[in-house]
Amino acid sequence: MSRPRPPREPATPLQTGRVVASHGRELKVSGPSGERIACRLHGRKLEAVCGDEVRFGYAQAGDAAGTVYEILPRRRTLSRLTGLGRSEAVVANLTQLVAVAAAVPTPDWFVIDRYLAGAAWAGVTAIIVFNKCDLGVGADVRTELDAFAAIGYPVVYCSARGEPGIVELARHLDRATSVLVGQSGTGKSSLLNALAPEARAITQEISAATEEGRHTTTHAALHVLASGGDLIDSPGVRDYAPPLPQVRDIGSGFLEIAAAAAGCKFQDCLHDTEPGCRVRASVADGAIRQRRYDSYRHLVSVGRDFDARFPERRRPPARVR
Ligand SMILES: Nc1nc2c(ncn2[C@@H]2O[C@H](COP(=O)(O)OP(=O)(O)O)[C@@H](O)[C@H]2O)c(=O)[nH]1
Ligand SMILES: [Mg+2]
Ligand SMILES: [Zn+2]
Repeated sequence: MSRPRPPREPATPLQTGRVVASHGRELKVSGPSGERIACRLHGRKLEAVCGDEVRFGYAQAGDAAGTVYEILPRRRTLSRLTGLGRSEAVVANLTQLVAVAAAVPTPDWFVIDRYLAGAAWAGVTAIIVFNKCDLGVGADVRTELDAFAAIGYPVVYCSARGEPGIVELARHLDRATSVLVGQSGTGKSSLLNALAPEARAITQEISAATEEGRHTTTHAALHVLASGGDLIDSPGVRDYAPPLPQVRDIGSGFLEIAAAAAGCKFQDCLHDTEPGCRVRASVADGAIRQRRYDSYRHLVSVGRDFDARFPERRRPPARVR
């Protein structure tokens, strides 16, 4: 893809770095030796998100702030669906999604389902973290989490207030570039602080005080963990919806539904009213949870709704690498 030539060439040779925080046009880029450099985006067409690999330099020798001239191609982007039916990148170049639920606020399992489906469609692995175990784990919660574990998602029980779980969580994050997602208030920033105490100052820097005086994350930021791996903290997205694939591919975001679908009579079965549907049979005999099936059905209806409102969506999307 050809880009317009920057009107002003950098005075210094370009270097490769990684976006570790982004506040609109203002970025923090970690340079080749790990230093954090304040940068601006060159030109209005460039858009960068946390995790992006970029080429940056200094417009004039001696500048304090760098300039980002190019965003390198993204691998495995976590995106969200906007109200206009478009896909908007949230975090780039991740390998693992960490869906965080907690004793409070009351878990919204449909939100977790949507994040897990988004991870599957983005080609990244996912784990579930249940935080605030110090406040207890209810029987209903245990049932739900056992079901996720049976599907194949690792489930980590932990408390950001101390053990248990932090060491186990660190093991899951080692060697991965992970993003913490989930409802606001589940303790994502607190978990980051427990894993990387030195992150606290940076967390404050990227947070804004709410009217109640609490700190809430407003932008994604990437932290290198001493225990291994990179961890991105993100603001909670209240109504997260992943960009939906074609309706016939929505089942691939639900691992147990995708597995059962191999036994359906029709290859393009949407597990609705088709005869010989192995998925519906599995729901009937309890092997697939009704709640997960309802979640799948809901996304299919959202997908159909989007197809009707945005006909261009029906074109097959470019394959994600
Ligand atoms: N009891 C308890 N409270 C926690 C725990 N983790 C976080 N919190 C509290 O939950 C609130 C929200 O935490 P925060 O990290 O900002 O959540 P985020 O919105 O997901 O980033 C804060 O008041 C934290 O002190 C935990 O493990 N146990
Ligand atoms: Mg936060
Ligand atoms: Zn079926």
